[in-house]
Amino acid sequence: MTTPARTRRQADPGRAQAPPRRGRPAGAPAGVGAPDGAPGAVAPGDAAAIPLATPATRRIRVAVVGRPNAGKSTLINTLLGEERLIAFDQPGTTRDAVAIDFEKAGRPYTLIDTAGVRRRGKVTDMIEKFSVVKTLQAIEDCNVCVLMLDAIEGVAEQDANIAGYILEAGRALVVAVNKWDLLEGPERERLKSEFDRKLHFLRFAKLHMISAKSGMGVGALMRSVDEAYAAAMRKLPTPKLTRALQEAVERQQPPRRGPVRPKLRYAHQGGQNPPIVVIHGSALDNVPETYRRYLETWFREQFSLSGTPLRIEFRSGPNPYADS
Ligand SMILES: Nc1nc2c(ncn2[C@@H]2O[C@H](COP(=O)(O)OP(=O)(O)OP(=O)(O)O)[C@@H](O)[C@H]2O)c(=O)[nH]1
Ligand SMILES: [Mg+2]
Repeated sequence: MTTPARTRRQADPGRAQAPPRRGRPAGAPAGVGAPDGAPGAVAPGDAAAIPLATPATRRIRVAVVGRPNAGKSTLINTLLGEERLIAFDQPGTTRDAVAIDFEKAGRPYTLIDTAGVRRRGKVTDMIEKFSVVKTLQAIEDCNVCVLMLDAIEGVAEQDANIAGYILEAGRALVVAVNKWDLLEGPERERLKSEFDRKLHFLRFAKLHMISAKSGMGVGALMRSVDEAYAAAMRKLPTPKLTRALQEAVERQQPPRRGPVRPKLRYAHQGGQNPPIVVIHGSALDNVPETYRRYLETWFREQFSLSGTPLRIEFRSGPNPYADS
């Protein structure tokens, strides 16, 4: 496994740390956000250079994303307790990403309303293309995404596309299934299992059935936003990470590959939002994907990292214990 070269954009005042730059999913527009190696970029894995945030004082950037007409603007209006954004029963009502500062129980947030993302073939005119770019940019620039699905429409291809983009960007995620008020009991049960099945790749994220219009479930949704943010920003001290790594290896060793068995020696945190665990050792190129997933699950459990993607990176280097 290779470790992709990566630079990190320097924080703007509203962010403790900008997201790492990753490959863009096929079909997504280029040119969103600052280029790699932008002024102020710091070396990857340089933990000392990452300004550590204090979650209680930070303004949490929450982007609400989803298909046209899912109820994104309605949710933000409900949170604000007033009709500040235009919500209208016509797909494509919101054309640009709009950021609004908001405070709840003494906690400051910036809510970002975005334009609904249509099916790829249906994005026709320039204004629509512009609004998709703005939505993708809002995902890159937030701490937590609320992916809003429309209970009446079910899960569609572009929901999975947006989810894939959120994962690529490494953003924390909460899923909201909206318009729950329009469904009867049996229909609700059927849909719950459909969402569980189709969104299994988002297992790390909490799912909430809500009514943005009436406010049902919105409080619980925001609590999950807070939790996802806390997980995304969690500090993982090197000694604890290394102990957790050693315990994981004691429980299950990485498999040999021919005569070589990878040696996983110690771990440190390479970034936040998403948390990155950098594992040092030797022959780490031979660690199979299944073992990487085992470690991911293990670290998730050990550090209560629900609601955020978690990245594991391997760095083989000279054996620091060679002479001891
Ligand atoms: N019954 C019901 N209707 C809702 C709910 N949330 C939103 N709606 C309605 O759905 C329609 C679309 O809502 P918007 O908030 O404009 O949707 P949007 O996701 O912002 O749409 P775009 O800006 O076009 O992407 C409006 O007619 C809302 O009143 C809900 O929880 N229940
Ligand atoms: Mg809208």
